[in-house]
Amino acid sequence: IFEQGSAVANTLEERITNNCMLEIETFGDQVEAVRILACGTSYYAGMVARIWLESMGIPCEAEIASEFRYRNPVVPDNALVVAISQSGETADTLAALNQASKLGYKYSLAICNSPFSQMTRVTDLVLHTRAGPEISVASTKAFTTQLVSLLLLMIALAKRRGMTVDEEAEIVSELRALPSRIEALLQMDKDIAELSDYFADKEHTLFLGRGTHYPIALEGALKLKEISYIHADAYPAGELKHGPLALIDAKTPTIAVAPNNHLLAKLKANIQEVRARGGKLFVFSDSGTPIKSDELIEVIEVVKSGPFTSPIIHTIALQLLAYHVAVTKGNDVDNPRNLAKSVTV
Ligand code: F1P
Repeated sequence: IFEQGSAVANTLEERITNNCMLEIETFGDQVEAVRILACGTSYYAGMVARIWLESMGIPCEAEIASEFRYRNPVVPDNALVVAISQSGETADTLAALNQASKLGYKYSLAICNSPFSQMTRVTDLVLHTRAGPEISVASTKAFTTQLVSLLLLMIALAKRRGMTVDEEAEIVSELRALPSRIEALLQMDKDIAELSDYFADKEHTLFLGRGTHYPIALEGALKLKEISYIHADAYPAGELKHGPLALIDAKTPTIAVAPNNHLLAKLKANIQEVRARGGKLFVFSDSGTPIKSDELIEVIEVVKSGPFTSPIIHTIALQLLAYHVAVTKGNDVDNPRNLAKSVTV
């Protein structure tokens, strides 16, 4: 978790300074649609990227590799398949890539942390995330560097679809500011550790988010499950009234990922829906957020960042929370029970 400032800086250095995006830019103007395939944490990175690419006018689907490998969907013309994997050895993602090739995807790209893995040998191009070795089973710095790589991919594709030089410069400057913002966020470690006692004896936790922060809520829930063994579910906040509200009681805390963006007003209404039913809320929002703490709502203000890097900042705050809850419970955070680093079967 604490290596993420340098992992992100290394990933950016490789791509921006060494201009490694040029290869993608050469076929970028021919790509008419994108399908992202991945498992677990890597799939959540794909879900965020789908929203980013669509916002740039690039049709995109993100799908769980273990489902896609057995399906025969219609393949658009000039489509790019993107596989995301920390290990590059995940059996379902490799099988899904194989299926994509049989179905006729024209271009393929792997976003991968292991430069010599199987995945890097079967795709046309590779974006190597520079996270360094991930020792622990639960993915952390692999995820945040995947998001950085996906943002760079978005720029490379969007440039050919009318993204202006100014728009590109704005995202690149947000990315350049990211490593120092991550370091600032990591200074909150002690504050987040103080929350862990509250969660350590809970059996269930609900996560809520909207837009690009819904996959971040999913990732926060996955981290809590993986290393703290607390059952956690994440929902798009607008889905609350379609079922999950029934779960709210004094024993089930809710974590809302609530950056101060155009969706905050909607999310505030969802927070009130939980509060009105006596549910305790922990709201992760940017500094300066209009949401206020009270007897049921605890606001955790994280470092303010731009719209594209905010999912990364919020993720790290949730990683710290899952980590401290796991430590409080006495779990082996690097080697959670029943899980393997690479799922190769
Ligand atoms: C996918 C994944 C990880 C998870 C665990 C099991 O792996 O689900 O997200 O943390 O390590 O595998 P990968 O394809 O990204 O290596």
